[in-house]
Order: sequence, then C-alpha cells, then structure tokens
Amino acid sequence: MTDSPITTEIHDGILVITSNNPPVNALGAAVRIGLDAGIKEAMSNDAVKAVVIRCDGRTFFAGADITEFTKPPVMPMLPEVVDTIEACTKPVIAAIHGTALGGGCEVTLGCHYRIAVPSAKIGTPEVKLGLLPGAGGTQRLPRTAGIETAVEMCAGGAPISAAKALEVGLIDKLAGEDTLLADALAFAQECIAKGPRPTRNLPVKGDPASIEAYAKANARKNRGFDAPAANIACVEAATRLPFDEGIAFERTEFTKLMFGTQSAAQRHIFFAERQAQKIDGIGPDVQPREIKRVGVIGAGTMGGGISMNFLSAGIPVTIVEMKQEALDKGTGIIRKNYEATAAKGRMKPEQVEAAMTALKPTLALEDLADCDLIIEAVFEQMEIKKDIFGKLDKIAKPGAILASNTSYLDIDEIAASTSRPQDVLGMHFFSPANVMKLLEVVRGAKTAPDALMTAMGLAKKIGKVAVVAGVCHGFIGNRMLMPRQVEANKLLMEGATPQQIDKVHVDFGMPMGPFQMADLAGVDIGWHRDPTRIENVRDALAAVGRWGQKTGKGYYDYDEKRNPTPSAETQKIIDEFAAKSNLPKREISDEEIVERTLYPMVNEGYLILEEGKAQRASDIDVVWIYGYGWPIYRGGPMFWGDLEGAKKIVAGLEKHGFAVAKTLKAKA
Ligand code: T1G
Repeated sequence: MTDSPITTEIHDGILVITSNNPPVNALGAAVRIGLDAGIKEAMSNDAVKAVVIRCDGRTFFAGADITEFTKPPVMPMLPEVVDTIEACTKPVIAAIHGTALGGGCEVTLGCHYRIAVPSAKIGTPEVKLGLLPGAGGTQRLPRTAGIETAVEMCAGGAPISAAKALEVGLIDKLAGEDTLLADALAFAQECIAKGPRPTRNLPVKGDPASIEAYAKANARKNRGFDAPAANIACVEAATRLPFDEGIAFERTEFTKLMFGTQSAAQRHIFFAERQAQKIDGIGPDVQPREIKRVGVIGAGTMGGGISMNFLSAGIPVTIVEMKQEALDKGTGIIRKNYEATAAKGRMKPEQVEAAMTALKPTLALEDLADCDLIIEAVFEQMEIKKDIFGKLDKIAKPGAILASNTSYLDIDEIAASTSRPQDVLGMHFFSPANVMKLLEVVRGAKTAPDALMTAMGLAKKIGKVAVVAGVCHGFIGNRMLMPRQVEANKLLMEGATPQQIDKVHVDFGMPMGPFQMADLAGVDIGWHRDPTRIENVRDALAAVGRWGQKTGKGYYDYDEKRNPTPSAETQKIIDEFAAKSNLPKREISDEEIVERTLYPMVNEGYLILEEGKAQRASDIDVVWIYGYGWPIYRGGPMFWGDLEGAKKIVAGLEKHGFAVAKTLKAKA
C-alpha cells in the first residue's frame, strides 16, 4: 500500500521491514497489516535469507495503539501478527531503540533474536493501563527474560535497560548507539546459519517461587487493583501450562481486564494527563520564555521542596529567606533530602554536590534580579504576598515570571500589586513539593499566554503533571476538598466517628481519609492560634495540642511508628460538641458517608467547569489522581461520577439537601 507506514528493502539477502508511524510507532491497524505483509514477502522470496524489523523515528514500537481499544477490531490483531513473525521460516531479528513497550516488546518476543542500542528500554507497562501483555508477552517473557524478571516487568510495569535485558537473556546483543541498522544487518547474517528460534519452543527459565515472593512484597502497593494479580497469574500459568494453554489463559485474563472499568479508568487518565498539557486557545505561534535561573522566596518545607524540583532538573536556584538561621535550616534540609536519596542509590554523590552547588542561598531579595522565574512560597497571608510582589516588581528583570505558590488566594489580587500582571500566575505545588507530581498552574485574568505556556512546559521538564486552573478559592483540588471536609465534620456531629469516615475513604481506594489527612497535614494549619477561642472540634483539638502526627496526637493517637489508634479524648470532644449541636445521634451508613463526602466533590467539579475554572473534566480527574491519591483505577472524581451515573448522584445529593450544579442536574 502506498501510504502504509511499513516499507521493506533487501540488503544483501536481509529483508528490512521498517515502520514509520509517528509519534511512537504505535501498532495500529496499518502497521499490523504492513508487518504481516512484510513477513509473507520474506517467506515467499527465496533471495531473502533473514529479516530485520526496525522503526524510524524516536522509538521502536511503543505498544498497541491505545486509541484503537474502543473501536471495532481490525485484522490482523497483534497476537496473530506476533505468531506470524514467530512462524517465519527465516530468522527474524528485532532492532530495538527508544522504548519497546507493551505490544512493541511482544513484537520483539515474536522475533527469533533481538539486538538493541545501549540506551533502549524494554517493558510491558500494560499493567499501568489496567491491562496485561495481551499478545503473548506473559508467556514469552518467562522463556527469554526468565520468571523473576517477567513477573516484575508484567506486574510492575517498569521497563528494563538494554544492559539488564542482555544480562537476563531478553536480548542477544548490544549494538552501537549510532550503528543499530548496520549491526542488526551483521547480526542477521550470523543468524542465517542458526535459523529461526521460535520463542514458544524455549524452556521457561528461573524459579517459580519468585512469583509468590513478588506478590507478597507488592501486596500493599497493589491493593484495590485488578491488573497486577492478573499479570502474576499469567506468568505463573507459563510455569505450569504448555505454551498454547498459557496463551489461552492470557487471552481470557486480558479480555476480562480490557472490558472492566479499571482499565477504562486508567486509559482515561493516560490520555487525560497528556491532554492537560494542552492550553485551549493558545496556538503553536506562542513561544515559551527561556528559564535559565529560578528564584524561590522562602526556605521552609514548601520553598525547599520547590527548589529541589528545579535543582534536580539542572536548573540553578537562588533561594531567599529573611533570617540566616531559617536559610541555613532550609538549605540543610535540601542537602539532607538529597543525601537520603543518594543513600538509597537513586542519586550519585556527585549529583548531590552539583545540585547543592547550583543552589545560591541569600538574605537579599535583590539577588533575584537575574532570575527568569521567581516563585514566592511564604506564609499564606494575602498582605504578606502583596508586599513581596510589590517589591519583586521593582527588583525582577523585565519578562521575569512572578509566581505564587498560594494554595487558595486570589492571583488577580496579587497581580494587581505589581505593574506587570501579565507576568504573574500561580504555581501551586503539593506538599511534599519535591515528591507530589501535581502542579496547579493558576491563570490570572491578565496572565500572558507565553507566561502560562512557559510554566506548563517547565512543569513537564521538572517531572510534574500540570493542570491549568482559574482563579477561585482553592482553585480545583482544594476547592473540591472543602465540601468534603465540611460534610465530614457534620457527620461527626451526627454520630459518625473519624475512623468510620476514614475507613470508607480508604476502602474506596484513597490513601487516607479526611481525618487521617488532617493529622498528616497538621490540625493547626489555618488555626487562629487562640486556645481560648473554641468554636468547633478542630479548635478544641488544637487548643489541647492535638496538632496531628507532628505532636503524636490529633484526631487519632499515634505510636512512635506513627500508627494511628482512635482517641478517647478526641471522641469526648466530639461528643461534647455533638451534644451542643442538638442533632440526634444515630447510626450512619457507609453509603451515606459516600453520598455526603464524595458526591459533593463531583458536584463541585461541575460548578468549577460551569465557571470556567478548569479547561475540561479530565483535568479535574488529573488533579485528584496526582494531587490527592484518588485511586487511578477509578479514573478521578468526574470519570467516577459518570460511572456512578448522574441520576444516582443527583438523587443522593438532593436526598441530603445539596444544591445540584445545573450541568450535573441536566445529565440526570
Ligand atoms: N497508543 C496511542 N498513542 C500513544 C501511545 C500508544 N501506545 N503512546 C503514546 N501515544 C501518544 C501520546 O498520547 C501522545 O499523543 C504522543 O504519543 C507522545 O506521547 C497488546 C494491549 C512511549 C514512553 O503503555 O509510555 O501494547 O498528546 O507525550 O513523554 O499487549 O508515550 O502528542 O497527541 O507520552 O516522549 C502499551 C504508552 C500499550 C506505552 C513516550 N504501551 N506510551 O513518552 O511522549 S497497550 C504503553 C508511553 C499494549 C499489548 C497491549 C509514552 C512513551 P499527543 P508522550 P513521551
């Protein structure tokens, strides 16, 4: 076919089948048809003695085309293509560069031999999409990489390096970084004498006991997910079933996952995360500003964490504090964090020194004059922020972007304290800022398109998942947290306990519930600090030093390992307030807790969209997955709301007297 992404060419008896299907050579229908035709061409041409399968562009096949999953299947499907490659009567060699992932890895396994450049990575990340390798990967990996590596790759989803692949026997040779085709052709010549080596005929390698060991070691991480267990079961099947029966088992398990809600949710987030990077209404003509140096004001928990993001990405940082003691403490914590990472082998000591050398501590705001981006991370108080931005306006160079890390406050009001509102926006990091992936980029009314694009592009560079938010109290995530917290506190007055409410959320898949979260963040956050002014349970707890994990007690009591136990003192305080509230104490069902704490979040999401404070519903899902640990297998609040159904959600909200967003009501 003239417009096929697959072309073939014979080099000295070797048929080279090349895919050119940007951006990642996904194994869409046209590619599969072309591969199938290429193998048939090799089989029918006596001049062909061996075959090399390779890809143009930045990577070998990066997997099946995920966009095809919801479309009618087009033959040949990938399992059949892999079988055709494997059945070729002439040796087939995979020439691997970039990331051979999912179906791409499975194509290499259908080949008889594999050669890769040193920088290549090979993996089966289907589990991250709520799936498993559905084209024979769970049966062929144990016959090449071995059982232990197979179960880690399939159930964990992380790719392995070319060096590791060579070590375990997944690939046969390493090519020169810039001579892959030549080296693959030479290797193919060697393979002619060897003949085809169908992977299905190879013995399974390794110790089956490694499967159980892997399952036990990862049980907590895989809590609530379907796919990891299915991957483990398929690899285990390979250790005891003949190949074809193992394939049948894999096909059954794959189909169950493919048509389940968890995979639909995880595929939704895969695309939602990428869609979030796109800013509606800003075309490719808008160019980002160059960021060579970043200034951070505040060396506390947030300022330190924020600085680490840029230092780790090789961007120098000037960090400012008011007092030398605070500055020294902050930079000391940065070093300590890096050294802890190095101790775990995730950083080299020289990288720690490079990062610390790129950090310039100072007490002088004027030292920010050469920064291209300045992020304020000081106390959450509008007057303080306006004062700082007023000073920055006089110090910062023209074109510098001035960002606030505020969690709630009005960016437009902050921008108005400068003469350059077009350069002002919010960059709301989530604590710990050097760990949490979410970054809410808050677009002010006057924020310039190139400033916004710069922040979004920089987010990707520092490994964040960024979402554009509009100016409103709490932006997207914290704004949705508020109705949840209000209702959770009300439920305490009506007879529910902190542990019951938290358990409903943890059983739902959240890493922790509202009260465990309050204890982690600090019960005293936002407290007026007047122990004589007690207006609610939170004030009462704060007044007696129940500030959460940091004081060993909050809503819960904590042992030295920070394990929580329900607190009699807290319950007594709750009961006293409940008695004063005159609300009848009653048994409250878990279902009511879901209706009153999760449904209002969905409702708030619809209000956020109605007000234009988020670009799209999937952006809201991304915020909650990456900012708060919403279980990815439930796809985020808006995706989950669709699964629950608008009718059920509206009924639940109205039952408890909530005002329903009009666009949500219209869907019921
Ligand atoms: N299908 C369709 N589109 C894909 C795609 C895929 N597999 N992978 C990436 N894209 C799009 C992506 O949406 C974006 O589009 C563009 O390519 C660049 O991606 C049977 C069932 C390869 C490491 O899970 O991990 O095989 O936004 O921004 O950061 O067993 O993409 O530009 O329009 O991510 O350089 C298994 C998924 C599939 C790999 C590159 N494979 N992809 O990262 O670029 S299931 C995967 C990635 C499967 C078989 C099973 C990454 C990447 P747009 P990008 P990147």
